[in-house]
Amino acid sequence: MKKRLNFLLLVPIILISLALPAMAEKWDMPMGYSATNFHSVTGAEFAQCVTIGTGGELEIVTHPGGSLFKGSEIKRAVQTGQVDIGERLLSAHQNEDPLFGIDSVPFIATSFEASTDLWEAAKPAMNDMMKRQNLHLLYSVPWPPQGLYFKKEVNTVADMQGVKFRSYNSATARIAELAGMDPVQIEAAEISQAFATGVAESMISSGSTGYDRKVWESLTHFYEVDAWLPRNYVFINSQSWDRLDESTRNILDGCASLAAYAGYWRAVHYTQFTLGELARNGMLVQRAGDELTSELKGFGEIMTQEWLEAAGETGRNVIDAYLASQQ
Ligand code: PCA
Repeated sequence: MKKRLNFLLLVPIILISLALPAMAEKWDMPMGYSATNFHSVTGAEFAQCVTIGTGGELEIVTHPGGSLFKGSEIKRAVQTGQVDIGERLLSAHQNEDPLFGIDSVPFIATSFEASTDLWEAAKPAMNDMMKRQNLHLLYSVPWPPQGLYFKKEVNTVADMQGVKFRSYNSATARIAELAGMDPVQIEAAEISQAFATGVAESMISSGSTGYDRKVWESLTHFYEVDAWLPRNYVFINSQSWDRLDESTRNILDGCASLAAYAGYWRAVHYTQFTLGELARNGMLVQRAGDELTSELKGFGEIMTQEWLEAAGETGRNVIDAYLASQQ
């Protein structure tokens, strides 16, 4: 008798909950770079777009600057479902699969347009690879072109011997090795301190990161090389994606397209602005000289061969599709 009574009490509760819309969800979105960095600003707009677009049914809250998970932990946190969504530097995972490093093969794609074409060529293989990693790829935004920062004038690779070099992925560490420098892997959030304390005294990065981290406080020279344009990517745990209904997925996709577009143009406009700011704050900003450039291109050839060997047929197909798009 008592059991039956309890069940009858539950019926109206079940009926009421059926009449209500699905429970609103909140997704935390860890991001590796500082809140003012253009990727983080774009990510915050993306999160707002989804929250507004779904009428609050899916609220996304960004956590920039490695505040929820450090840059190096973000992908794992999303893969294992500790969080539903996150953003990270794509090439940081090149040691797991060479395809992650497609954007950082020196001198393959050196302009914003070429970087877009390379990304389009890589996307089908990238989507498959990410699926195997329990991830759904949502959108990606490039960084401005990469150049070299030093504390002294550098005209040739010989001038780089023994310099302590901050790396951010395997490609940057390999360049250091080829140039006879000492690489030390440091997240962008920590580089101001690394330069101030002398743990590092050079790096390859964009004007954007030099500007964000005020590197003029420790470094003096920026050489424009346009070696490649690395990308950040935003990804969702596969189970989290699978359980969304179709209209929510459409909103996420729409907001992702807007974010990719806005982020791309921010990166374009930021390029000259940030180089101007480096100069305004006392750094010497100039193109790398001919000798240095040709030596770096030699490293590029070695690294292209190494990447192609590591990436096998999948990599070859991506490069072929990209080269065909450049005809
Ligand atoms: N800034 C990031 C990655 C590429 C870039 O331009 C960094 O230095 O960590």
